[in-house]
Amino acid sequence: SSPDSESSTPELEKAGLLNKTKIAEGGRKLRKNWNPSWVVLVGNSLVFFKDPKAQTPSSWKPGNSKPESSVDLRGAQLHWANELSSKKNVFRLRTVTGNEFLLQSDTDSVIKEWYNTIHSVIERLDRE
Ligand code: I3P
Repeated sequence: SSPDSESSTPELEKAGLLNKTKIAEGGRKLRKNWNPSWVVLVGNSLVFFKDPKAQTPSSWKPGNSKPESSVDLRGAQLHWANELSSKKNVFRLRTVTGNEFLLQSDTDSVIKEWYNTIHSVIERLDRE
């Protein structure tokens, strides 16, 4: 792969499994409900799919899976938020519409890569 295929080029897609819970909707606090989520970063959006491993093999086909939800990263805020959970490696993503998510991985390198990648997309959008 090319040298910057996994580093800082924000246009590039990134995908992987993270633990996710939504904690606010339109500024209104929600009860936590952690679930594994297949997270895809494409363009200016973070798109969430249900964990493919939690589904039957036949239900997980490329083109056959519709996103659970999607987040517009323009104007979003990203902060490490280990004080908001008993879990380690947690960050909080807040959209301009007041939707808030916690994302988590037990693997330090995985969560750092996601943080850095999302952060660089938000910064790029801020400069536009
Ligand atoms: C919640 C559940 C969450 C936990 C949350 C609990 O209980 O245990 O996993 O968040 O803690 O309230 P319930 O299943 O009864 O809703 P963390 O795993 O992130 O700690 P919280 O209320 O301190 O956020």
